[in-house]
Amino acid sequence: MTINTKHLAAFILCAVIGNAQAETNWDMPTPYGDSNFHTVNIREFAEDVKEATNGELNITVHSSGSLIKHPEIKNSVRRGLVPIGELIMSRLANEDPLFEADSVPYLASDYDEAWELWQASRDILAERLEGQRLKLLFAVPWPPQGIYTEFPVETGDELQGVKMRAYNKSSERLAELFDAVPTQVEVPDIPVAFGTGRVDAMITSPSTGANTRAWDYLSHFNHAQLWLPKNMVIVNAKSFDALSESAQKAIDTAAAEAEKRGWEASKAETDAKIKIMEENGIIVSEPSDALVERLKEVGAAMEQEWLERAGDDGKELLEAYRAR
Ligand code: PCA
Repeated sequence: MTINTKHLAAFILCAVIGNAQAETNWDMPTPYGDSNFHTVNIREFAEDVKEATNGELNITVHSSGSLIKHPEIKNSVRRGLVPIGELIMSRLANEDPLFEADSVPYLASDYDEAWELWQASRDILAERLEGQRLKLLFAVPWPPQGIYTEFPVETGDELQGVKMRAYNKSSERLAELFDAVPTQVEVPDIPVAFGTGRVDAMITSPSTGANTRAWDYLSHFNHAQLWLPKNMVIVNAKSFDALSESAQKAIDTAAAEAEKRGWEASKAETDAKIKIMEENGIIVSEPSDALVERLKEVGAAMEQEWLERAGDDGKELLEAYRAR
C-alpha cells in the first residue's frame, strides 16, 4: 500500500465511522421550570441518553413551556413537530378519561397506592398512546396535592366564592364542588396570576408551592393529600423508529432509570418542600376531621362522575387496581 492509498483508506474509514455516528438532535419541550425535580430528572435522562449513545442522540430540554406551551405539547409530539416531550397525564382527560385516573381524589393518595395505580394502568395507557403513534417512555408523580389559601380551611365552607387556580379537570371540578371559582393557570404563570388577583387560592403540591414562592402571596397550606398526578414523557413513534437500534435501547434503558429516580425524588420532595414552606412562614396543617369528611364526599362524587365518563375501560382499570 502506498502512502496515498493508506491515507485514502484512513479517510474512508473515518467517513464510514463518522456516518455511522451521525448525530441526531432532538428538541424536547417540557412545561415546568428548571429547578423543578421533574425537569432535573429529565435533564439527567437526556444526559444518560447522550452518554449511552456516545453523542449519537442529543436531547435538548426546553423547560417552562419556552419552546411549546403545555397545552400544545402532546399534539406537537403527535404531529412530529418535536420528537419528544413531557406533559401532565391528566391534561388528556378531555380526550380520554383514563388519563385522569390518577387525579380522582383519594383513589390513590400515597406513594404506594399511586405506584399500584400506575402498574394497573400503564399498559392500557401505553396502548391508547400507541394508537396515536406515540410511545410512552415513563411517568413520575408529583407529591400529594393540598390546598393553598390566605386563611385557615377548617370545614371547606371557607372556599365558597374563592378564585381558585386549577391545572386539570379534577382540580377544576373539586373547586366547583366547594363552590369556589376555578381558573386554569399554568405553573410558570402562577406568580402573575396571584399578583394580579386573578386567583386567590390553589390546589397543588408542596413542590410547586415552594417553587413558585407561595409565601409571597399565600399563608396556609393544608396537606390534604388528595391525589398524586403524574407527568409522562412521550415520544413520536416514527422518530423513535428512525433511530438506530442501539439508540432505541439507550432510550428505553434511560427511561426505566428516570422513572425509578423520579419516584424516589418525588418522595423526598414532599418533606423537603414542606420544610422550606414552613421556614418561609407558611402555616402547614393536616386536614381537620370535618374537612376530611367533606373531601371524601366530594371525592366519592368525583369518582362516580369519572366512572361514568370512563365507561367499561375505567371500571376495568379500577377493578385491576383494587385487586392488587
Ligand atoms: N404541580 C403542577 C401539577 C401538579 C403539581 O403538583 C401544577 O400545579 O400545575
